[in-house]
Amino acid sequence: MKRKLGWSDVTPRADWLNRRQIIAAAGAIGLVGPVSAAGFSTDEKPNTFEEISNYNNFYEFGTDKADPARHARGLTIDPWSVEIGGLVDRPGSYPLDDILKGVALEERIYRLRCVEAWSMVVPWIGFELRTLLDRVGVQPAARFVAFETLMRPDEMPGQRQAILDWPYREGLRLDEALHPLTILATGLYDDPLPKQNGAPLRLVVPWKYGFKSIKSIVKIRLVDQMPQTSWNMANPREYGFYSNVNPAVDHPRWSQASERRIGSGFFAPRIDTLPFNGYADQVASLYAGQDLAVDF
Ligand SMILES: Nc1nc2c(c(=O)[nH]1)N[C@H]1C(S)=C(S)[C@@H](COP(=O)(O)O)O[C@H]1N2
Ligand SMILES: [Mo]
Repeated sequence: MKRKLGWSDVTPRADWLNRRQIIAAAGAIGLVGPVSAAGFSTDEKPNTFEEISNYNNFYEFGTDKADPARHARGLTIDPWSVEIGGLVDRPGSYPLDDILKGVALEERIYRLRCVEAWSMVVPWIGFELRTLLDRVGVQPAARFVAFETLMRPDEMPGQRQAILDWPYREGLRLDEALHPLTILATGLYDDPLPKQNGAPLRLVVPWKYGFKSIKSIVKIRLVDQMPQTSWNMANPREYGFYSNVNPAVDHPRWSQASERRIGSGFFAPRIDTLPFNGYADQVASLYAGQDLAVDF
């Protein structure tokens, strides 16, 4: 997976460190050890950069798996800012550089399980969402976090069609948003995040179906009510708010018991889907007392 440029080389801001420096620096101040030693990463073999950046769901660019890689190159991602508001002490429109200033980026190798029953293993570069929420100051009345993707139909051909009720919206309960597994990703391998993967900033919530991991975020709001989310709005019977990976609860139109690992070859056996996508030890306690077959 040797790329021609490291992600710091192609990043326009001089204060971005390369990944090795980041990990060494973070290790020196005790945040993480060597690569992924914090225990959050899987040791499964990651998918290739080519697989991860050529087989995508990003309906703003079309519904075919190859559409995002084909059409996302036209998306302008610099300048970029994120409007952070609602129940926070320091609301505002934050330029991406401000958001990333002083943030210790780290590698997180996570499984990604799409609700369509395919999966990959992705080496993200990013940081915990909670570090950003701490900086803006979450007020005590906040119970959920709502996210929105960029709305720009002239650069996003899918938004000229009524595929979903644009802009793409997602949400998490506050405890889910503050969980250390929940990250905002800015990179993939040693590269900046490809546009088709949600550049310049996307959510990654590895124990939930992939559609919760909203791409190209421009709005984050702390709210007291469960927010509306795109797939739930489109089909509430098929897509719940929680959407935790759950092999015991089938999609109304297909089984969720197993999955196809992208890149494993046409004849490779399907693999068993794990509760919470294999992250049950870390997250199952968030849902104690909740019936996830009903509250899906
Ligand atoms: N804005 C936006 N975010 C999105 C989507 C989308 O269509 N639009 N698709 C989701 C789905 S269904 C999945 S499986 C993942 C796919 O992420 P990847 O293409 O980086 O693998 O992105 C999620 N985030
Ligand atoms: Mo998905």
